[in-house]
Amino acid sequence: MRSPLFLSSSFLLLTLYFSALRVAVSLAPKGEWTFVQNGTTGITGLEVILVSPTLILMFDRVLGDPLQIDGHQAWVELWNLETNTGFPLNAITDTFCASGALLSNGTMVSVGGQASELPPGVTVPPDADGRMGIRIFEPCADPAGLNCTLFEDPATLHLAANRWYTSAIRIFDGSLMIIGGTHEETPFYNTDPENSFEFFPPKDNGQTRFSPFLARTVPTNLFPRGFSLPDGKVFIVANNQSILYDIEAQTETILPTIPNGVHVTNPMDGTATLLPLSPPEFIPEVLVCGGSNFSDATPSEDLSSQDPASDQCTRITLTPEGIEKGWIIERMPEGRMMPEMVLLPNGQVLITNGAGTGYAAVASVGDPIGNSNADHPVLTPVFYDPDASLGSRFNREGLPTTDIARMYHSGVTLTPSGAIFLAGSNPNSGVVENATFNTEFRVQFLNPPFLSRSRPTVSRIPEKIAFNEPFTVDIDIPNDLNTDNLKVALMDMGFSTHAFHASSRLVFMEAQLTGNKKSLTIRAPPNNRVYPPGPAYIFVTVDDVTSTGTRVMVGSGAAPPVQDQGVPLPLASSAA
Ligand SMILES: [Cu+2]
Repeated sequence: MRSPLFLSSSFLLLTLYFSALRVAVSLAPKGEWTFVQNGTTGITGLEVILVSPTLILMFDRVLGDPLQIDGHQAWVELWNLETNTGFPLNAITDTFCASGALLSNGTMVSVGGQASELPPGVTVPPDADGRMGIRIFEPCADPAGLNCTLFEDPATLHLAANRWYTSAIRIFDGSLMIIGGTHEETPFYNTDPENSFEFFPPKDNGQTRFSPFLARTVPTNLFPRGFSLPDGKVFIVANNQSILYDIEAQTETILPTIPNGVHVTNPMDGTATLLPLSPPEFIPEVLVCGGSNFSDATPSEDLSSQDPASDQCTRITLTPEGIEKGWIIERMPEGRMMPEMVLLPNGQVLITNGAGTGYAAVASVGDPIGNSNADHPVLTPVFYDPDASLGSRFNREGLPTTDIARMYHSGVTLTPSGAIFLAGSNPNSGVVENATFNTEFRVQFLNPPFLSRSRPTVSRIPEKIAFNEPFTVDIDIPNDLNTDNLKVALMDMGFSTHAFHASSRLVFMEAQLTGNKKSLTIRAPPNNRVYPPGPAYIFVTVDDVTSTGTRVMVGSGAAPPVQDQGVPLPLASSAA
């Protein structure tokens, strides 16, 4: 029979065991995130994409930004993360409300834009119509970007259709799928839609593909939110509807409608992300947050900048069972119009930016604030933990509040340091300085707590990684971190514009530490559908402390179209 002494000593042992566990976990302090303002842009950072480990490319419009090039106003700016200064690049066509993405060879392609209405006194090259615009930024070796240029030849290189407010995503063959766009007749709803897809480099002999889905989702279907899924299909959500699109079979499969009449695309911008994909099955889940549950049959002048934004998030698992269950509803701590979601290397999602009331677009509701259709900027970000249980996924642990509104025409991206870059915000038709919501030039970083402590360092990462192949890197892990909790993320930072982070992606990779914890063997994603071939950053997170991100090329690094060398996962045949 056990004595009370035995019981109490085993209890003591158990307590010690759990204390030790607790110590091992808590040694890595969660800590405080901080907003730090550093530098100012010369254009509004309304489109933001990381194009090298040290360079961010931003696009705006021909509207009188202060940055100058060749004796006229610039609307493209390259930002050096090492000096926190920017300088202009020359473009021919107007990149206002365009999209873009990186191709499989690392080339950045910007697509679409507007037909400029040039303000008096602004001198630019004569053909500034960017609606069919294609602009090419080749990777350039200089970390400071001094010899980098943007290539454009509108007469010979252009889209098949006019596309303003279009989206572009990289797909399994490393090319871009370009989705929908244009709202030329009204400044708010899409009354002149381009209900089609096209590709770059072109498929279908350069013809567009009609999309019944885009036709069904007017007038609230600008900047459709599309994601390349691990079976090669594309998920798209626009307005309050969603589909799976099979690029190869050219078929659309209708998925459940977003509940409660919530509209999630421009001009009623919610945002959406593909949640991190994990081995071995890489089951895709999509999270959609914010937007508006006011009717999109209401004329814009009868809508108000004070209409509360939706606090609804909905999540769907894109398997037959998940689709059968439909969208699962969750609630953010507050409503958000024009939020953005940033995937973090530890698998969390940061929801930032946006407004508590109103809409996107410029000066079109009955009571705009200056030119802003939105009001009550939401100044505190929030985390979404995809792995927590339903009802406890949102938290604000350690997150600060900013005093800079980031609403319409703002951009945000994760950087290789692990800090988040934030720029822009401009609801005005030009540069305005004395409004409630000014044209915003201040750059901010949201710095994670691990920036100020010793972090895991990873070295000897190969420049290129081949699908499904293992590779080994050196790693140095600070002693106070619990290596039982180690994650390796392969990330595309995406292209940020209009509350959407197109092509943003996080694929976790299987990883094995050696006995001495000095090297790490990692297995690359199984194929080009799980991670569309192209540039990526590898981050290693140990005990919630993340290394800096190292750029790699996933796949051959060849220009698209590449031969589809991937083996579709079983999911391919099981999609609804
Ligand atoms: Cu816009």
